[in-house]
Amino acid sequence: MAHEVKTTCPYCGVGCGVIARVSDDGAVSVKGDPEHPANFGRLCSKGAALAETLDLDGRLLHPEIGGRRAGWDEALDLVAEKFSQSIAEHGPDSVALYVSGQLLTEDYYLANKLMKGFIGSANIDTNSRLCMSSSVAGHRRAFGSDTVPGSYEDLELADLVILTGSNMAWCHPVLYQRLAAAKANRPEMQVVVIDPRRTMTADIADMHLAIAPDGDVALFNGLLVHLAESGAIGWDYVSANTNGFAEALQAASGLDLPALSDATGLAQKQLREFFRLFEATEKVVTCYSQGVNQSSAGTDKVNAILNCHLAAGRIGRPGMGPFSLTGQPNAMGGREVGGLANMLAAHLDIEKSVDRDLVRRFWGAPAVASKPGLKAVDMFRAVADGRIKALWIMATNPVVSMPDADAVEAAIKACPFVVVSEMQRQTDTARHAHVALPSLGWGEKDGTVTNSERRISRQRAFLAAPGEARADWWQLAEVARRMGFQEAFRHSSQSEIFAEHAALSGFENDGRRDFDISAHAVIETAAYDALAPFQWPQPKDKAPQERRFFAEGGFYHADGRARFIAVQAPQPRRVDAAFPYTLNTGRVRDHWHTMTRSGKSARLSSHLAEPFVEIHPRDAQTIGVSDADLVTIESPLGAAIVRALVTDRQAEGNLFVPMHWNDQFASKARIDALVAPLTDPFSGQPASKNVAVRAKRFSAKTYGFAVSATKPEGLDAAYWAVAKAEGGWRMELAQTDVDGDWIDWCRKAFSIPAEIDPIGYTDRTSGEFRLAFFDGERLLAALFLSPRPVAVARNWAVSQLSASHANLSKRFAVAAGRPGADKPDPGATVCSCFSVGVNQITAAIREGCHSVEAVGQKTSAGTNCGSCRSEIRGIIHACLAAAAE
Ligand SMILES: Nc1nc2c(c(=O)[nH]1)N[C@H]1C(S)=C(S)[C@@H](COP(=O)(O)OP(=O)(O)OC[C@H]3O[C@@H](n4cnc5c(=O)[nH]c(N)nc54)[C@H](O)[C@@H]3O)O[C@H]1N2
Ligand SMILES: Nc1nc2c(c(=O)[nH]1)N[C@H]1C(S)=C(S)[C@@H](COP(=O)(O)OP(=O)(O)OC[C@H]3O[C@@H](n4cnc5c(=O)[nH]c(N)nc54)[C@H](O)[C@@H]3O)O[C@H]1N2
Ligand code: SF4
Ligand SMILES: [Mo]
Repeated sequence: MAHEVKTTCPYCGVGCGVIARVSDDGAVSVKGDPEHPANFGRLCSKGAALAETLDLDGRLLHPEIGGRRAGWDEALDLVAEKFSQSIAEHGPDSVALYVSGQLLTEDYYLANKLMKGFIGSANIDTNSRLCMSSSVAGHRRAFGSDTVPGSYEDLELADLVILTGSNMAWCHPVLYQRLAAAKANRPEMQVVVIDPRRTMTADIADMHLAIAPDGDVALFNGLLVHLAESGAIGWDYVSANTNGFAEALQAASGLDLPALSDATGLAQKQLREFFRLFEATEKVVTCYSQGVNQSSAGTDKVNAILNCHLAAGRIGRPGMGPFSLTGQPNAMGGREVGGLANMLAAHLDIEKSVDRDLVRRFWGAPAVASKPGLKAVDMFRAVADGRIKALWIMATNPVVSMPDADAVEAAIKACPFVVVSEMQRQTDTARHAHVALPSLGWGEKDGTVTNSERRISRQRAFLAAPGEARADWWQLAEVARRMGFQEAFRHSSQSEIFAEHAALSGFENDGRRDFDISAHAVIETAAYDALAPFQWPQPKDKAPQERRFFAEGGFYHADGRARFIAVQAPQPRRVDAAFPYTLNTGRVRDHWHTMTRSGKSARLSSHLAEPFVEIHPRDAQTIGVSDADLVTIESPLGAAIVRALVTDRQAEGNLFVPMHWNDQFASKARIDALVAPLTDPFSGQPASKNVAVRAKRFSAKTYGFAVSATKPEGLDAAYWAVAKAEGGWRMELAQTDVDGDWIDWCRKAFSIPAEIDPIGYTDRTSGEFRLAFFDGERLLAALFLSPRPVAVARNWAVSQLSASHANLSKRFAVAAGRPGADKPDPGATVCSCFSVGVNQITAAIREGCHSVEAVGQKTSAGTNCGSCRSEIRGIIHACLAAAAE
């Protein structure tokens, strides 16, 4: 029967409420939940495309041992036996769990309980190490706890919003839309974007500060000094609630304005304007994300920001405060259960014996870990050198996402026993599993997640478990029981686990710890199922109340005061003449991490269908690269081949490559293979945004573009990148030689039956060559080759997979690569909701649509999720500027 279920989006930390509708025939559609306080009904392009990622294509549906299908009992027995054996022979630190901010709180809680309370080692770390750990370390240094003080509403109430190291328009799109709407209502509100690149986020900015890589500590130190000199210190707040101001100011005072300008790469005038704006605006929120966290000075960057807010006393009041934007849907939940190797459950401290003792008594645990475990980078080093002999990876894909990814892959391959709990059968990591355990995914799993503003929401199942897939928490409990911990892992439902987690948060708490949701400590299954989104804290016996932290002090250091942290700007990385460029890595609008889910959606894949490097025009000229050429990027650790995207949004000397592409989607684009495993000394977070590399033109002799109705297999090409497309697949290709039997090549790659002959087309003067294979009226595959980057209209070619080719001339048009006049090429997709291309948008602009709204009325672009509105505005500006020249 048709029904609707309220759940939460499984992508970013905004944590939008989603209503999933399952119709009579089982088809699923999604829309934003108008009542959810994170999004009030909005969804971004990824959220809106969720239904397209639910198919079972490529899913792992049964447990496997050594690649063969196995039963659950056999697989779980083996995992328990191998872990127990390793612990017995080599001690508890010889095993490890590597988990993820995409687990539900209930999964995460059990993983941490098993490792830290029962196995007796803290060798559990999470991909949050690569994501939020500098924020955690910075918060704990300053506040004595890992507390995000504010709420989303503060962004709307502020008069100045600073976004530093955050591409919010693409990475937290619904929050960005809330900010953009607030600014449209109150145009006097100021937005400052601090990012070496001029991203789409800068589109609504009054000021874009193109900071030098890792210039943030210098910038915020400069701000602190300016606040002191201009009389903007909130002395009442500072003296009543903090320690260490003088030392922090002293440490910050090293650089005068010219030196600051050098350290930040910003003009003195820009610095003065930014400082004055902050000084003069009481209601200021500073949001930060990976441009701050993913740095060898990440923790210091966080504290440099917190210092300024504490000094001005602008924290915890409406429209004021520092705001760490969490990446994953449950990054915050993971912090609450102590998923990091140096934390304990419920925001307790693994390094304090009273805290360890509290957890030991609460769990009735035999062997609470006595010291912090290995952080991700060190953990994989320990796997590499054989200290860790059994490893369980859950809901993360480290062969793609860890720095020095090739070394991580080699370590996993060499590890005597590797378990991977996954949704997908074939990922770059899962291919090396000894035991693969099929997990439930979004729509199938049930539990809770916490978003960036401390709001706990339910993810609810609306689909039956496919095949034999089971919840991650169930897998953990089953293995724990088989290892002899029956009593402590007797849970039979996620609500029991949630209740235990809530009870622990209130256990002997008395307001000593920020994280307290003990109001839910005895929650029944029915109430858990009906649980409405709520913000923590929610202690028992107190009326629910949404609150901010720290307006009146009340920090979690023993003396109740916050600490200013004396931080100094790091020395700039020494330029190595052999590796002269700075590689910056991050995200694109429509892909999620390693693409195991967003890569299933044709709409999402069409926005940017290929791995690319953003490069400044002058750098492109230096290395002899034009737009659409291929580029080889190398570091001392590895190499990647990607498409050149020449743009002055990128600063000179810097390159940007997305983190998403991997061996399933491209020949050589796992960018983390180039990233050195350098980490922040406090948080252990890798510096993924500042990597020394060199770049050169990849000299291809032949370029290709192809579409195929079937998924291409075993592509034999020097460069390839595939993407899901409407009706099949599309791919970019390049070869370093000219000759080859392309007909045979197509037959192999696209599984073309021998009896089907191609239609061919060769242009001797241009050297272009095309092939198309038809099965009756249906196009099976078409290949377009050229000595130069192929100029065929991509979306038009893709549309031919779904078109009928009844008459011969249409088939020849495909082989010729020419859209007919009746079917103009829409151009590269801008709006993925309505599949509107750049050519359609420029046509509308030529017809007089000079605002985003007018383009929307004409083409529908930007009128659904709104994620592309910044790009549309950019296209309008570019067209109007070109017309004015
Ligand atoms: N579309 C999409 N959205 C996502 C995700 C996704 O995969 N796709 N992933 C989610 C996750 S887990 C996370 S952690 C978040 C990340 O969200 P963001 O942190 O916003 O995303 P990134 O692209 O990693 O990096 C942000 C910006 O930091 C800039 N930057 C680089 N170096 C510096 C520097 O030294 N200083 C400053 N100030 N800026 C710098 C980069 O140029 C980049 O534009 O996104 C979440 N949302
Ligand atoms: N160079 C560079 N590297 C980076 C970053 C960067 O900006 N630059 N960003 C870093 C950051 S912030 C992050 S968060 C990481 C993300 O990196 P990863 O965590 O490696 O990326 P995902 O693709 O999200 O991996 C999640 C995996 O779990 C599977 N999965 C999904 N749902 C479930 C589930 O419910 N259960 C189980 N068992 N499996 C599931 C998915 O199929 C997928 O394979 O990458 C980090 N690496
Ligand atoms: S902003 Fe987009 S990706 Fe993030 S939670 Fe909302 S709908 Fe999902
Ligand atoms: Mo992240």
